Amino acid sequence: MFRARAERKVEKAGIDPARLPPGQYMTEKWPVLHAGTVPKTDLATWDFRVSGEVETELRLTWEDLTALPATEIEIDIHCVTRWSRFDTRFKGVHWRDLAALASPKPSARFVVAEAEQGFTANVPLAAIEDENALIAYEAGGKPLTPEHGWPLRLVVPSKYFWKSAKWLRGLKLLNHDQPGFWEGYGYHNEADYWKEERYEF
Ligand SMILES: Nc1nc2c(c(=O)[nH]1)N[C@H]1C(S)=C(S)[C@@H](COP(=O)(O)O)O[C@H]1N2
Ligand SMILES: [Mo]
Repeated sequence: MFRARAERKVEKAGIDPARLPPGQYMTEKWPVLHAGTVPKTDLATWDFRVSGEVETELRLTWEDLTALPATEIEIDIHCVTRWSRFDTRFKGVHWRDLAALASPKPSARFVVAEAEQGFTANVPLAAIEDENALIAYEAGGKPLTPEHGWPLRLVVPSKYFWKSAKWLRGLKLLNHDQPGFWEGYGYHNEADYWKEERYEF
């Protein structure tokens, strides 16, 4: 059986098999997945914006962003293509430290992550308020590699990993939900891996 074999592998690695969501298997590697190409980024002109339903819109340079308090998390990655990677460490800025500057309006309930080349991903605001969510610039103690989103990516640990936009350039707060790039191609809007919310059909 797929499930029994997948659980045995997780257990052998010293990880509680209850942490493996349905239909997933463990990988020790970190696969690279995205649409399009790895963008070229010049940190001197790069910026990060917080916009939409906020009292104060933000435009932060790389120096501004990395001067904010740093937060570290350790999370499990679950990709809709069925691989799971346990205990990946990330370092970056937590939403709470951006919210302190931007002051979200009470109407702000959803977020669109805006990335290079027009890529977007949507989540409820609560998903980035999560203690373990992060706007990350390091993984495993090192700067993100270009293919994993350098200089900045979103990490939304409660959802399948396609919601975790690489090459992140901004967060736009909305009073309504607005499907992102993959959601527009039929990926599930909610993407809860415990419920196997993979595709909408
Ligand atoms: N900007 C951008 N971010 C993206 C994507 C993309 O196409 N463009 N793909 C998503 C998908 S489908 C996955 S599975 C994860 C993969 O992240 P990884 O390559 O670091 O494993 O990135 C997500 N973030
Ligand atoms: Mo994906």
